[in-house]
Amino acid sequence: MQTAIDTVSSIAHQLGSPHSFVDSNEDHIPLSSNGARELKFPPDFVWGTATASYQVEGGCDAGGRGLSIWDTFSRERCVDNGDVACGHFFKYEEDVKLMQKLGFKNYRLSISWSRIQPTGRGPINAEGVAFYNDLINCLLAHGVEPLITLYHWDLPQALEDELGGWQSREIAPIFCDYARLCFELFGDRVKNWLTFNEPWCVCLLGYGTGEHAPGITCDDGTKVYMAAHNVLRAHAAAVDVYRREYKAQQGGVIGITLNCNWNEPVPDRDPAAAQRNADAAHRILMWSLGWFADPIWRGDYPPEMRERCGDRLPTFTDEEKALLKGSSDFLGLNHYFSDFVKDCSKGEFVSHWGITSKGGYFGDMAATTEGHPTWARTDMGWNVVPWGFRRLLLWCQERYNPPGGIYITENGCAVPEPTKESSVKDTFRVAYLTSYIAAMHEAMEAGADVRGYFAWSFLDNFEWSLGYSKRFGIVHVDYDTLERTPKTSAHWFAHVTARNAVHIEAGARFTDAATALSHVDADDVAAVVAVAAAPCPLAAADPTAAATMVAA
Ligand code: PNW
Repeated sequence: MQTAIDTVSSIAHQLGSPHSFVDSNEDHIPLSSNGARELKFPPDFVWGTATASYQVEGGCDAGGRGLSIWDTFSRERCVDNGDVACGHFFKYEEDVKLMQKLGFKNYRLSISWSRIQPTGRGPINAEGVAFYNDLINCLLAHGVEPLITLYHWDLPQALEDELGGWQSREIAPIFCDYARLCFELFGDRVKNWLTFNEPWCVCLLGYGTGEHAPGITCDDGTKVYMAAHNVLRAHAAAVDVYRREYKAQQGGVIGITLNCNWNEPVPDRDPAAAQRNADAAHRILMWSLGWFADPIWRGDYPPEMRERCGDRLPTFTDEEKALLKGSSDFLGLNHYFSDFVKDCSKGEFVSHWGITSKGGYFGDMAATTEGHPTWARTDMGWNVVPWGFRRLLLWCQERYNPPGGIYITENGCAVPEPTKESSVKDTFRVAYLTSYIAAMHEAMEAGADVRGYFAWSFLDNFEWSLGYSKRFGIVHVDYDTLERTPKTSAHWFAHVTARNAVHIEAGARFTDAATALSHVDADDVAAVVAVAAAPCPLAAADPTAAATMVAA
C-alpha cells in the first residue's frame, strides 16, 4: 500500500484530477462493533491550551509596564484595545485554578517584554518580574506545566521608536539580552521555551500590509523581508545563548512557532495548468513556512525565494547560517485553515480590513487562494478543512523531519457567539476540534511525529485588529464582568485530555459542521460529534480525506 507520506509528496505533481489517487490508512483505525472509533494518543502526548500576554492580561498601565507597539496601534487605529482584555493580570490565580479543575496540564503563555523591561532594554521592572514569578509558581503549584513564548508580537514601543523595530539589525542582540534575562529569572522552573510566535504575522502584517502593529505598509516587500531576516537572526542568537549558558544547568528545550495553512492546488485536466497551480501552491508554502523553516532546518532561505526576490531578500553570513541551522529543538506549528491555490502572476491579498495588497511579497509569491463553496467557514471566514491539516503535517514531516518532533502550539476556531447562552453551547467548535484532532491522529498514524497539541485559546480574548468581536476561547469571558464560564468545548477537551483519546461516533464525517450542527442540543457532546456526520460535501473535492474520515 502506498504510504500517506508517499501520497503527500506526490500530490503536487499528481493532482491532474482530484480523483487521481487513493490511499486508505483507514485500515489503521480500530473500529468498535458499532463502528465508533476511539483514537488513542501516545502515553506521553502533551495536551494543553494557549494564550498570549497582550490578548489576555490587560493591566496595561499596571505594575510598571511600559508601552508596547500593540498599545499604540490598537489605541490609535483599532476599534478595541488590550487595556483591560480578560484581566488575567489580576485574575491569573482564578484562571490557573480553572485549568486545574478542567485537568489541563500544560499551558502556553507569553511574556510581555515591556512588563519586564519597560523600554525594551536596560532597567528591569521588578513588579513585572514578580507577576511572572507568581504566575509560574501558581501554575506549577496547580500541576500545570508552562510553555513560554518570549515574543508574541508586543514589542516595547521604545524599540520601534528608537530603532524601527524589526527593521533594524541592532534588535537581534537586544532581543537576545531580553531572552537571557528570562532564562536567568524563570529558567529554574520553566523548561519549555519558544522564541517567536508566528514571524510571518510579525513581518508581513506588521511591515507589509500594515494591519498589525506597528502598522507599516510596504509595497515592494523590502521591509517585510528585512523584518523576517532580523527575527531569524534574533531567534538564532537567543537559542545559542540558551544552549551555551543555560541548557546544561536548566535542562529545558527551546524552539520556534511558525504558522502555516495548507494550500491545495486547484486541479486542472490540462497537465501544464495543473503543474502551474502545483508550483503556486508550493510557493505559498515556501513564502509562509519555508521562509522561516528552511533557514532553521535546511540552512538558508528556500531557493525559490532567492530566485524570485533577488537582492530584496537579505543574505545570511556563513556564521549566521551555522547558528540558524538546527536552532529549534522541535517544530512549533500553528494551523487554522486551508485554501485551494491557483497560479497568478499578480499575487493579491485581501486583508481582514478589505485592504488589497499586490506586488512585493505577494507579487513574488504569484499565487491566489480560494475556498470551496461546500466548505464550512469559521467566524474569521477561515475554511474548515481537516484533511488539509493532515496533509500539512505530513508535508512538514517530509520536508523538515524535525528531530524533536512537531508540537501543534495553536489550533482552534472563532465562532459567532452573540450571547453567553449561545457561546457556552459551542457545538461548532467541538466539531472543529474533533475533526482537526482526528486529522492529526491520521497524520501521526501515517508517520508524522506529532508530540503535542495546544488548543487556541484557553479564554476568549483580544483578537488583535479585530478586537473582541471574534471569540476563540473554550472558556467564555463576559467582557463586562470578566466572569469566566467553561464552554461545552472546554468540558469536551477536558474529556479528551483525561482519556488521552478522542471519541468518534459511528459514521462521523467532519466537513460541513455549520449546517450539520445547527439543530443539535449542545449539552450532548456525543450527539454533537455524531452529527458532525452530515453528508460530506468534501467528498467531491477530496475523496481520500472523506474516505479516511468515515467509519465503515
Ligand atoms: C494566530 N493567518 O494568528 C496568533 O498566534 C494568535 O495570537 C491569534 O489570536 C490566533 O492565531 C487567531 O487569529 C494568526 O492569516 C493570524 O493565517 C493570521 C493567520 C494565522 C494565525
